[in-house]
Amino acid sequence: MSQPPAPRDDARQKRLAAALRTNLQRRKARDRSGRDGEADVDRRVVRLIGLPSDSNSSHRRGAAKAPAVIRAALYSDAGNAAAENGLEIGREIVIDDAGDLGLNEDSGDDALIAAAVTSATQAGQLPLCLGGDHWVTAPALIALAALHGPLNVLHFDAHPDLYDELGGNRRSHASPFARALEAGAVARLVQVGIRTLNVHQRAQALRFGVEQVPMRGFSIDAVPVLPSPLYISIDLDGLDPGAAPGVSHPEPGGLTLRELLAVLDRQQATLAGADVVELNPDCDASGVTAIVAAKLVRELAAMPGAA
Ligand SMILES: [Mn+2]
Repeated sequence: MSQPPAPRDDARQKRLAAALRTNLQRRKARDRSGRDGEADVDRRVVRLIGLPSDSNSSHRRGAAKAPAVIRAALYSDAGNAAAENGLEIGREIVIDDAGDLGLNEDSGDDALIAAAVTSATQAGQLPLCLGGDHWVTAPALIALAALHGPLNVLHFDAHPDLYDELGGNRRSHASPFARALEAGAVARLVQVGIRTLNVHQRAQALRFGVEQVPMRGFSIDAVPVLPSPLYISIDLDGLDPGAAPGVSHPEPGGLTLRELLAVLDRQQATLAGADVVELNPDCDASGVTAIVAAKLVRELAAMPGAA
């Protein structure tokens, strides 16, 4: 007889939930006493979920290799554990790395992604997904909206990803926001960094009431500060290829990393989830895009209200 599936994951989740409860109790005690000692560090748990998906890429393949290189950069001794606001991984930020989901590169993957972000949320953790092609955002948004209600989405990208279909694929990496909007999972969609708006996507943006802050005439102040619940999706090609060359669809004239960080810094809402997608390690000869992705993971994990 084979053993039933190991209960280790359940046990681990229970331990993490217990740790979270303990930390909340400490926080309450600290608030009462006004103490701010080492034992009273206010921790949040971020669940990293690797989504090695490539099947909905429309051109170059390679995004499925991204979660491994983002982790390597995140855990590298060459890097740093502190986010720019002073919160640190290993101190205020606990990373619960769930590893990569065993995706099958078919439509059944959507249920696996939905289950992973749901499980993280129900454990009191912030689901932070590492793509993968950008399609993965659609099932994540739809699942989280079932828990939180329609989400306010801050989306960085060169492309609006509003195609009704691309090459006959309605689960294309160019279509996640069309599907999430149709599903009623999105309250407001704000797109930052857009610089490829064609006739079809302009019509789709109008149809869905999408708010766009294009690169043409870009200003940080033009990006709204969104209310909770907030989801942040970062397609690395929203950045200029000079800052993030390792993407499948490089589009010159994009955001600087500093501009993207400044937009994040202005947000104050409670984060319900986030993703960093479309890194293509095959196009990242220097490895700098993986380092940028790892920094963005750290900054998202340190945002106010996270978990
Ligand atoms: Mn893109």
